[in-house]
Amino acid sequence: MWLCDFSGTDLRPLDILSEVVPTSGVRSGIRILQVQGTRGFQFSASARRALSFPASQIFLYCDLFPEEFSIIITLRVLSIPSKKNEYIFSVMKEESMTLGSQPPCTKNEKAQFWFNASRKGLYLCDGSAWVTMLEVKERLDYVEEYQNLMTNSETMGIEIFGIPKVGFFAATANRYTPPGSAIYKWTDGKFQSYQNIPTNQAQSWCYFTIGKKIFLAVANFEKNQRGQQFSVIYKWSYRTEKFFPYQRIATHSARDWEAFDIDGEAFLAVANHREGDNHNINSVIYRWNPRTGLFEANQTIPTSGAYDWEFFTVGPYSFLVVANTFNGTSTKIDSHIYIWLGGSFQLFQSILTFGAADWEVFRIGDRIFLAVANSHSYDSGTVMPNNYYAINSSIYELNITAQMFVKFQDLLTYSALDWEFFSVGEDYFLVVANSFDGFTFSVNSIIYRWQGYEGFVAVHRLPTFGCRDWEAFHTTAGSYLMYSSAREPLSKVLKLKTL
Ligand SMILES: [Ca+2]
Ligand SMILES: [Ca+2]
Ligand SMILES: [Ca+2]
Repeated sequence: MWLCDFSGTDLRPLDILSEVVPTSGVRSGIRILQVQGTRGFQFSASARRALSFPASQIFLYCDLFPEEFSIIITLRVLSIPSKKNEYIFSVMKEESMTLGSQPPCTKNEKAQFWFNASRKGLYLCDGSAWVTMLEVKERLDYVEEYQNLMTNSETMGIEIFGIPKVGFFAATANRYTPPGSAIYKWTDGKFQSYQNIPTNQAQSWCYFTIGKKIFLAVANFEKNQRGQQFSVIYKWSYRTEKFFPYQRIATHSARDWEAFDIDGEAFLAVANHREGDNHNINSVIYRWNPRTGLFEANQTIPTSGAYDWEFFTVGPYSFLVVANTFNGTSTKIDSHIYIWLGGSFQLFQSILTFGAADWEVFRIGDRIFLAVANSHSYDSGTVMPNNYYAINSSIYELNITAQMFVKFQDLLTYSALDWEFFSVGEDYFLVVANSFDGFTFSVNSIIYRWQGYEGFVAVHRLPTFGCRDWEAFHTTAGSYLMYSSAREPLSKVLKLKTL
């Protein structure tokens, strides 16, 4: 825990050497040395313990100073290679320690220190770059409400993306047209309205690039006013700095687009949810044709109320997993993982899911996990359960030897619609979108922390209303979570607090 606040005034000016070198004279293990015109003390490596002194002599308001910081900074002079275990201390002038934002580091700043108060780190300029001397690991202290974003209407999905040299954006998939869905630009530390795009019960946005081309595809759930049903790929215009319609693709109550590359080729998969009342229809994988500059159907895959596609790779292998929600009679159905073999996706594994709405792939170290958001448990052939919505969502782990995903953990969720994985410092987290508990849309969404052997443990509750989608993002100012509500025209940005 970090208990000290470092504004510059809390530092007591101190001649470090006078604290450790007795005024009565140089003791054994220390001698005065002159190197290239700079005079300093040379200490033998075995004497370094004798150089410690209490941190309170430097820091005015710091009772509990981290032990690892309570050492004297040593500067290794590489030009004396023959005596590798010797260090040179020199008295630091006041201006050799910089506080505040990152100063330049060139030959002129060589051997200067920079204390970065926001990252709680101490850095040394080696003549070209800042080298980390000490850094306190960041830890999550949970969240604070940062921005309430009134949206055009209820928001099904959020996509957050950055366009190089332009900025940082959030696209919301909104229910009603007009005005349709919206793109917000991060301006002065807040999302501000940037562009409206007419959509038809938009469910989600998918941002992707092909070379220098920038695209944003929307999944439209409903027909337009003329009774036509299609989803639209928009392209970024570098000239107008807006997205414009680029390609229409016929879809059937589209829920999700997933963009991915295999062997340098661009693909786009759509989750077709239903056609009329029929949920057992094809979802389609499109391949980019560089000659025509258009996506063309490449493979159809039978799905049942498809809700989400998630692409991931394991070593040289490419996978695509679909969340199947409903087959017309039951939500207790298989969702399927496909593997790319010989130029097409082939069934790899089936996993029983309960109204699956989202798959989230994530890695911890070299372990690979898949989390499913189970939204409801309904089967017309069996008796009504106590609650369709308070059910487990599960995390699966890839067992490389068995070449299959094996259940790792069950977590009780309330009509879960989305999982989002994020990390802070060296900690890993999952946040779930709990949307409905059978009685109310006012349900807590939960942040779980990875605790190794124990798996994910609930560590924080977030009051949400009809929570639909979570996204994590980072700016230079910090890390954030954003969630959308499918029940009210209000999305929220939360700032992650760290210790
Ligand atoms: Ca997806
Ligand atoms: Ca997700
Ligand atoms: Ca999400």
